[in-house]
Amino acid sequence: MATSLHNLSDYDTNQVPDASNMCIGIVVSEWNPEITGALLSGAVSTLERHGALSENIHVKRVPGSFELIYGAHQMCLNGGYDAVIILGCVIRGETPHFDYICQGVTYGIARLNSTGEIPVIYGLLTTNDLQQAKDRCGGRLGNKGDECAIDAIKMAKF
Ligand code: DLZ
Repeated sequence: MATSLHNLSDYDTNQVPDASNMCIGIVVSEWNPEITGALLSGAVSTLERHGALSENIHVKRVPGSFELIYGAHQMCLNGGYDAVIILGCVIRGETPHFDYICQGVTYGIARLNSTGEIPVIYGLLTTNDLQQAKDRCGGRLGNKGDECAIDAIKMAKF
């Protein structure tokens, strides 16, 4: 379904396992903090709504989205998590940086998922402008952080 037709915060509560025994790691990028802060709020509140205890939700901050790979890898190595969520926002600029960062993060997180022991959930917004990012972090298209929290719970149960 096209993203513009799908609200990221819509899901069937009955399909979500209980998260009260889960420990979830979240790595969040400090670039575009207004956006990533809203993604983080959505993820944490959704995890808690499904039973996760606040002391079992561990948040680590990294400078930019490219560092999400390292942060997630370290959390995977830690061994104490049922799932890890990465949250970041890359907004297209006038240089090829956008493509390099998006491709790098996507490849890095895919590699963690195919070689590691626990699921790493991909919460990277890649948008053409700030408004598209606002639409997806609690705006008219919901919150990608909510979606990532639900996906983390489902994959932790997998
Ligand atoms: C350098 C850079 C640029 C241009 N844009 C973004 C962005 O939109 N979102 C983001 O999360 N990070 C950006 N960065 C920083 C890189 O992700 C990374 O932190 C630096 O290149 C240092 O490795």
